[in-house]
Amino acid sequence: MMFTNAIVRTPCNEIVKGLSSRGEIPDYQTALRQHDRYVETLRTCGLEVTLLDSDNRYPDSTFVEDTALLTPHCAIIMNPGAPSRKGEIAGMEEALKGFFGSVEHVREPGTADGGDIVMVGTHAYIGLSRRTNAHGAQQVISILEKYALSGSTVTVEKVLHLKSGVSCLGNNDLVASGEFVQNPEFRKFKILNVADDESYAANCVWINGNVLIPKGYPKATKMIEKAGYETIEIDVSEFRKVDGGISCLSLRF
Ligand code: CIR
Repeated sequence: MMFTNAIVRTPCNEIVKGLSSRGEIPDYQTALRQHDRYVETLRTCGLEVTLLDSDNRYPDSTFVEDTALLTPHCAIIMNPGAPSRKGEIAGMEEALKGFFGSVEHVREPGTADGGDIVMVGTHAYIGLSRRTNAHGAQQVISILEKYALSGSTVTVEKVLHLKSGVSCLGNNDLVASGEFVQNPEFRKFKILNVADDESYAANCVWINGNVLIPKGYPKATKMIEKAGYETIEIDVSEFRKVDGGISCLSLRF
């Protein structure tokens, strides 16, 4: 499937207070520069980019991927699991209404973060994590089924989101690290196994033949190139400090 559009949100200066399991604090000016370059790269890949204004009310609001799941048939607005992030969805719903005729919602007591959903063709793998509960996952599956799509769940134990450890490149190729490499749910795929010391690079993004991958992970980059993909390295060091990966910075459709 080719993508034509992306939605991103400029990081706000409160990103220094973003949720972080690493206890690290991003440098705001560097984050802004890295974000600019990320947006430029999306354009290089042929995407029309909708850039939303920074929103200081929500430190993590640059991680737009968590607020929605976009399919060719509908947009599903998530209900983020972290209390500090729930307000992010209002602005995203506004932005998506211009692009999608059907807009659905995950609602309490269900919670779900977009970062927990890996779409492979018409099927969604949904991580059950600290952010996405069984209720939320079931709501997503029920909505998908209305549009002749499907979904199933995968337990996430060690990382923040399913997408922190799994990315689909197409051609049946799945980039995976750690707890997901041997997961029977993914048996039918060709697994590109990211070494533990480069596990952050398991979150990468296929866009129209290119794979965007974080800068500084040479083994993973080489492995993906060997599998036949063009890679584009992007420095996202400041987003990593608050547990953000390369995919969470955009919604692509
Ligand atoms: C959070 O903890 O929610 C943010 N600091 C990072 C979100 C990263 N999103 C993602 O991996 N999809």
